[in-house]
Amino acid sequence: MTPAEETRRLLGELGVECSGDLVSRSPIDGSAIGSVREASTGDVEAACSRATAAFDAWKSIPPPRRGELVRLLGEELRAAKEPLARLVTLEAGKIVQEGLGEVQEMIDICDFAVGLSRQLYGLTIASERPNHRMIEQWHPLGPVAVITAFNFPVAVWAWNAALALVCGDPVIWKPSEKTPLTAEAVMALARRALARFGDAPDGLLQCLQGGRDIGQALVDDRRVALVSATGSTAMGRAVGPRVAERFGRVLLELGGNNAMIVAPSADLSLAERAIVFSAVGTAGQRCTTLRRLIVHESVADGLVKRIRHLFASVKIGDPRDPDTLVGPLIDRPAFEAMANVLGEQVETVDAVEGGIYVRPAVVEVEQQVGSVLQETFAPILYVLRYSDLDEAIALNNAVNQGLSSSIFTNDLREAERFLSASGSDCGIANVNIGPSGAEIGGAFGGEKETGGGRESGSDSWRAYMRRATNTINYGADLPLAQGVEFNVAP
Ligand code: UN1
Repeated sequence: MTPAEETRRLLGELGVECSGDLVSRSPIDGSAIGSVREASTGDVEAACSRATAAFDAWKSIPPPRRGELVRLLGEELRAAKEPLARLVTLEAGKIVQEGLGEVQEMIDICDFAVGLSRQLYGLTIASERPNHRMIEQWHPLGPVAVITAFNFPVAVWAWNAALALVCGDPVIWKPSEKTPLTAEAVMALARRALARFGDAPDGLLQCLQGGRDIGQALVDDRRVALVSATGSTAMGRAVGPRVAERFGRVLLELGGNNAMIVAPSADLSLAERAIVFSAVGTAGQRCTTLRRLIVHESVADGLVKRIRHLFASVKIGDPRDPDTLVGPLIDRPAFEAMANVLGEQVETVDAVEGGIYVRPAVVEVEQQVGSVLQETFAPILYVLRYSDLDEAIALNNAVNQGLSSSIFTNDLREAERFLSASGSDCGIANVNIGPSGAEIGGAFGGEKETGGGRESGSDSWRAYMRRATNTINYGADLPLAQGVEFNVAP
């Protein structure tokens, strides 16, 4: 079946009807597979008004009841897992296994958020004053704008939306203009969950399709309490200051330049598998993709040879074929970015007419300069050699990005050193697994030019709420803090 035919079938199955000026193309063969209505800046204005009204109602609904909506959303996602995953494959080009994994991430975060809806805990804090009690409460924050990228076209919305909903916040989604159909499909499932829920306010979950002007209008609207944006560092550099200027809250999840250290004691067969998955999975288009391999000189020759062999033999092609491990690049600019770095060495593969398929590349370098310091969203793995662990850690940390990192070692001292305060400076640091493929239960995000935000598990939910510190006097006196005497004459 052609991508266009299969998309039509899947959209029918998912109950999606859409058409408009924004055309979606499948990276599989470059063909147009559907279209959606593009929002105007006037639509942004209207969406923010609706979200503000929805917030007024939603914030007073008890969190466990809000969790019920997320539970229903999780049920809809479970029922639609297969067609939604295939649609992700058709529109983003990732292999079906990864499409299924992406929808599973959505289901997992819904389950997490349902539990969380009964656990939005605040602290009780010891008061220095007699007969006083101090507590912290977490209250809903306000409308949240979620700006997502093509490479995880549905999961990143779910990480944000599931938490925002239980936290009491309406969500306005601006998906990537490269993946509008998967967003429409998710919204159709969300509408089904909302209908079953019954009394959710209008405007609780909205989606605005379009490009940068739509994103910018959302970013600038004072009614948007939190802007959660996933994408390039350049995008974050534009969004962050604009939101800060109006004292809005921002959660940034930007570029990575993730490394793996392979130490002399490493289990090399495990390391090899982790390297291939992390470097070539999603055709090198994850923010957690392994981009720099830092190998001890004693094991480097053999390992690099194996990696070159595996990269040369990995099956590249139509991501719907179950044997394929590497699908197409998203579009021509992605290919140009890769070709810019590799020059003549860039190797294209004839897979499906009209799509851009490349052979993952291994590039040995002596130093981290030029393109090694950039995030090129393509399967290029740089290899560096090291002789002692301090040097390897310094190399890991010597880039401007700080998302993910890992070490392969069977030496406890090395592993703990890598995880310590003087080890990796990234938001994610792993031992004996690769830098990509994180579970939703942990906080996800990174430091430096990665933007500092944390999404998904652990206590990331706090970004979606406002903290109120409350001091309650249940005594008959009025003692002041810090022992201050302030006697008002009778
Ligand atoms: C991304 O590329 O924006 O850890 C997110 C991972 C996935 C999420 C990646 N769970 O690779």
